[in-house]
Amino acid sequence: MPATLARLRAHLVATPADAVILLGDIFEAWIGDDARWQAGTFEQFALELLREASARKPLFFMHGNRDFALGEPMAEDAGMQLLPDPTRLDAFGRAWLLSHGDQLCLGDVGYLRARAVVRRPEVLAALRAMPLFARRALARHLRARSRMHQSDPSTWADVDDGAARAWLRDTGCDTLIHGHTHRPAIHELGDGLVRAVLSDWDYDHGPGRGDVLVIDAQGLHRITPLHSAAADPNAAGAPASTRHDPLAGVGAS
Ligand SMILES: [Mn+2]
Repeated sequence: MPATLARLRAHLVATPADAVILLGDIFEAWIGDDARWQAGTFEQFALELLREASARKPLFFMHGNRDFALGEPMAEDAGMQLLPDPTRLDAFGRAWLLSHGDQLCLGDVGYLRARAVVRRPEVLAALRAMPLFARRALARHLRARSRMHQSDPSTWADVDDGAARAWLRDTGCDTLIHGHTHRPAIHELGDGLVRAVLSDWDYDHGPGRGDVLVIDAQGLHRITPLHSAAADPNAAGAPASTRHDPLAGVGAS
């Protein structure tokens, strides 16, 4: 999705944030770190983009279910640090819990079973031993199947709020931030606990959508990804988008 990728790059170049944390499924598929050495590939472009971002500020990456095969060699080359899922972030006097979110979709039993299988070291090793063209074909096949499965939104899995509360209590955090479900919202879970959900990004179809959650001393803010004149000639002169969510600051004490 070229327009979506361009918007991600524009945001990473323009953001005044102290650090950027990517919470997984940044890529539709990651077929293996070795693909970054193939000239003209998407993976090589992704490496350059992430390098450019990490040259400006600390960059962190948590795996999603589509890009879980992104490994330490790629992360190191891109100048980003891999984070375990979940990760507790202590910032601005509060404890935030960061996750991709898929492990909390307890109703999706078939998915969770498959998740455990594909992440076994021996399965990952077998995948990495396949030739690149075969891995690309496999990724295309899996994406096509996944799209078929997702065509009915009523079947989409959602995070189990009881499990989210348990994670927050176990880690001493008050706010969980995750993506994965494509259901952007801020849920009050009671007892001051909050679950903040990122949208997916798509600037290639329709009017465009994308979420960035900003953490600062005032709390949590939802903004649209920034434009930058340098990265996007159509945005020249346009002020950076700062559409603040009406629920900005929710959960701040
Ligand atoms: Mn996901």
